[in-house]
Amino acid sequence: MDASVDRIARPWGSRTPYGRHEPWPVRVDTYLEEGVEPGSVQRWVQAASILHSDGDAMDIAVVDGRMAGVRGRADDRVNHGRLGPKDLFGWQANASPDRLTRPLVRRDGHLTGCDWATAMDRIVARSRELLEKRGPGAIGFYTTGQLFLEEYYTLALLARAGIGTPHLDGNTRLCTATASEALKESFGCDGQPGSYDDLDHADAIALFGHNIAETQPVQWMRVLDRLGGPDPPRLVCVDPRPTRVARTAAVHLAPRLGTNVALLNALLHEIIRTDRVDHAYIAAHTVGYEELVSRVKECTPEWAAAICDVPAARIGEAAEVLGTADRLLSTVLQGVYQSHQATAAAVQVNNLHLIRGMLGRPGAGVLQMNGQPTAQNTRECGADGNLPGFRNWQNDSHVADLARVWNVDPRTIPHYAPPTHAMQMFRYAEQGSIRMLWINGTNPAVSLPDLSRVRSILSQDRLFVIVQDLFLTETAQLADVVLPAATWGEKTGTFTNADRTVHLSDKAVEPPGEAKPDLDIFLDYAARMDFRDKDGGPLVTWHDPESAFEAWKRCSAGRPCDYTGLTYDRLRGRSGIQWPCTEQTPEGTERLYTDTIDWAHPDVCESYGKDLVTGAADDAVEYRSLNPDGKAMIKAASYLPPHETPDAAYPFQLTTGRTLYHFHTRTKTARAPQLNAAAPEVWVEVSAADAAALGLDEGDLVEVTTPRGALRGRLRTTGIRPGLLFVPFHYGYWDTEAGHGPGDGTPARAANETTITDWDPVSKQPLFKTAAAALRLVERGNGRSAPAPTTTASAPFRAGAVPSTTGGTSALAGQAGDTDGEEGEGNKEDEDGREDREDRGKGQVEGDSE
Ligand SMILES: Nc1nc2c(c(=O)[nH]1)N[C@H]1C(S)=C(S)[C@@H](COP(=O)(O)OP(=O)(O)OC[C@H]3O[C@@H](n4cnc5c(=O)[nH]c(N)nc54)[C@H](O)[C@@H]3O)O[C@H]1N2
Ligand SMILES: Nc1nc2c(c(=O)[nH]1)N[C@H]1C(S)=C(S)[C@@H](COP(=O)(O)OP(=O)(O)OC[C@H]3O[C@@H](n4cnc5c(=O)[nH]c(N)nc54)[C@H](O)[C@@H]3O)O[C@H]1N2
Ligand SMILES: [Mo]
Repeated sequence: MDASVDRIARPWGSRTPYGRHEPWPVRVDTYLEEGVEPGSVQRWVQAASILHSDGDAMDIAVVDGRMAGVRGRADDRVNHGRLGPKDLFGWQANASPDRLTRPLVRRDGHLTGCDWATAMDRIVARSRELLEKRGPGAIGFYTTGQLFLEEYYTLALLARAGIGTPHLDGNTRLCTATASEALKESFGCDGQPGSYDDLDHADAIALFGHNIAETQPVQWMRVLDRLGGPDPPRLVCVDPRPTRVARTAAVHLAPRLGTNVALLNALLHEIIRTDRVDHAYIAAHTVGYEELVSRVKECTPEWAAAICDVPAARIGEAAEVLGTADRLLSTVLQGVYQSHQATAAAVQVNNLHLIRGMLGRPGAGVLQMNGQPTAQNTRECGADGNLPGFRNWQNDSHVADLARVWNVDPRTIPHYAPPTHAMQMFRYAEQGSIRMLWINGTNPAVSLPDLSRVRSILSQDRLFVIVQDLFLTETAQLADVVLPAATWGEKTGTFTNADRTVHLSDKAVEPPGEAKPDLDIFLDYAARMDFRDKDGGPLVTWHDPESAFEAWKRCSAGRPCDYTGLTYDRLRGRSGIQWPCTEQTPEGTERLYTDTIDWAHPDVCESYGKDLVTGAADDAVEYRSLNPDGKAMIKAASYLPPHETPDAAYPFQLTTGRTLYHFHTRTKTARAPQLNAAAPEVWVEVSAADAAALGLDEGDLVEVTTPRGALRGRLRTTGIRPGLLFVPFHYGYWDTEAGHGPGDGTPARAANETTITDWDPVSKQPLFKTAAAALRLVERGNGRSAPAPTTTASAPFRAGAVPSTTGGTSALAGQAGDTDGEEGEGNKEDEDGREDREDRGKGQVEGDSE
């Protein structure tokens, strides 16, 4: 069947049901801009999506040298041809007329256009001056999870061995630092154990703080297709909001914010109490089980019920599903990583899998999920606070090995202390020890917590700020030098999704004006700085994406993320391939830890681990005594209450996050008309009960205040748990009609005006998801409704109370494949979804306990 579907109104498209252990059917989604027919496309250029961590493989349609649409790649292992709404429409931002087309430098207080030589000379002059007067510690780099592998590797080399600074981190600190840390704590090393194919084989899927329906919509299509086919999986969802996942799940637990550890400890308690434990697996592959048993002994469902405000019986039902699953797949994301006790909670999910022996088999796996499209590469290339190739900065032989690869003296590579994390870099800039901050591919003036503080740090005279971006973002407006970057579709490179699938993304069109690929900018900087290796040769020995990739392969050799079996040619014209990929495993590796835990031995592990309460790093001696044979580590943690809790002045809990139609600070999605229209402005979600108690109504303009600041938005009443407010964090200032932001009379609308400067002690990931707030009426809505989508977690409490979100003819996208024509996603079908859940929940839980 070939049909056109409004993919704003029906984000997940039509169903292609399939049964357990069967291959997921292909459905090829296509969107071509108005007036372009498939026959008029001159070239299709291979790429993968850069708007989430799935790596949906797609081809870019090129007509007369410009992008004219996209089409899913049928033969790719990740998406089997499907695309999500952001994949379908987001590319249009590339051609936005307000792209940066030439460098800008600040002259007499104003950013003015200049040529590349002028901009780069300024950067080089300041770098040299700071190196001479203050040393490498005066220079910091704040990068992203949205460049390509080749770019991160180059940046890591020039920052670590060229400048010699410990201050290099990514916005991955805000995103997947906890994923990486949780893997290190449990398995000694980063590296995703599971595979997306586990969705085809699992009989139970548990999602912890992960709104997969909106943030990885293509994998949600896969779940929906399983639910529509024979032998469907049972879903457990832990999320305080009524997401589509929650409404579809057999068991939905909606805990109070910041209580994930209490809930997980109760689940572990029940599984141990009912002895649904794989004792042989524990004995063969783990250390630490006894400690876990004693730590969760008192953590009954009744105990957790009081802390989490979830019925004890519901916790029991969830434990039943998790405990009786034959193949369990769990996913973890920001509801855990950005919440209180982030790493401790994420590690308890690993523990659940370790004690049940649910690893390394089809359907049995953990996905400590990523968020950004290339966050995996930031981590493995060492452009965050790690060394390249998951090398251990505390292990001298690992540092020496990296020095060999780079042909530098090991002392050149800073490893005397842990690499600086992003929140600490901003602190150093605030205090004045960092004097130059090079920001690329991230918009911290909207995405970091506590924005008034961030603005004041970035606006300091003594701090030289470089921003490398596509647009004049809120952050770029505070810069001393702005560099125009080319992006996805305009440059070639590789990146790796959340399940280790490496994709090649080819250049389809020319970048606008003088914009340059980030790789070229870094190479130019390295050349101008004349960085040398220990024999006096150039430090950076490559000159283009493919030679950078070949260099990275040498660095990755023998490490867990081994790329040596990959080439650009092998990645062209076929599916992406999962690392490790070597000569012995040319087709890649579906799952890690199929036989044994490979990377936890003291000699090879990436980290010696940390204390889950204080974050204090263990050393080699401690690690060796805990884990001499390199097994998986079961690390127990006690629940601690969140730091900021509601009181009389701030009676609500406040959390922040995403909506399906926007990506982060919307530099791309606000410039795609279909996506922008679906969610044009910020809103505030509140429960119907709280709204009634305060005399508030849908559409009222309200103000949300915390001790840090305030924002205004229209109210949407939803089925969110009472006592909780939710605000999407996408909305900064650049597109407000009144001007460019706080201070000029524009009412604040960025969620991060209100969030707190606080982070997880172990992963250093900021807490965007636990704060206390007040809510007040600013102005009656008088019949208006909030600009919030009705298709998603922000669906109104009373279905039909506000106009449905639709995209109209401009959002029609093709679907080719064996679909059953039933989208099952409109407002009407909501009801069906709910009934479905009732049946599935009751029937299956009882059935299993017999
Ligand atoms: N549409 C869209 N997709 C995206 C992105 C985007 O901006 N837009 N960004 C990408 C990136 S970088 C990331 S990191 C991912 C993030 O993907 P997700 O983590 O799925 O998205 P969030 O909305 O940040 O948070 C998920 C859920 O956490 C819940 N939550 C909040 N506090 C708690 C808590 O204390 N406990 C529990 N259990 N749950 C809680 C929220 O209600 C929310 O539904 O999405 C990726 N995909
Ligand atoms: N309150 C709250 N805050 C949050 C979160 C939350 O849930 N709640 N989530 C956090 C998370 S998980 C994340 S990942 C961050 C995201 O926060 P940011 O990284 O700040 O958000 P983006 O809008 O993705 O910013 C990316 C920037 O890179 C630019 N860009 C895109 N492609 C390229 C390229 O190829 N080269 C260059 N040089 N630039 C490019 C874009 O124009 C954009 O300005 O936000 C974090 N902040
Ligand atoms: Mo993220």
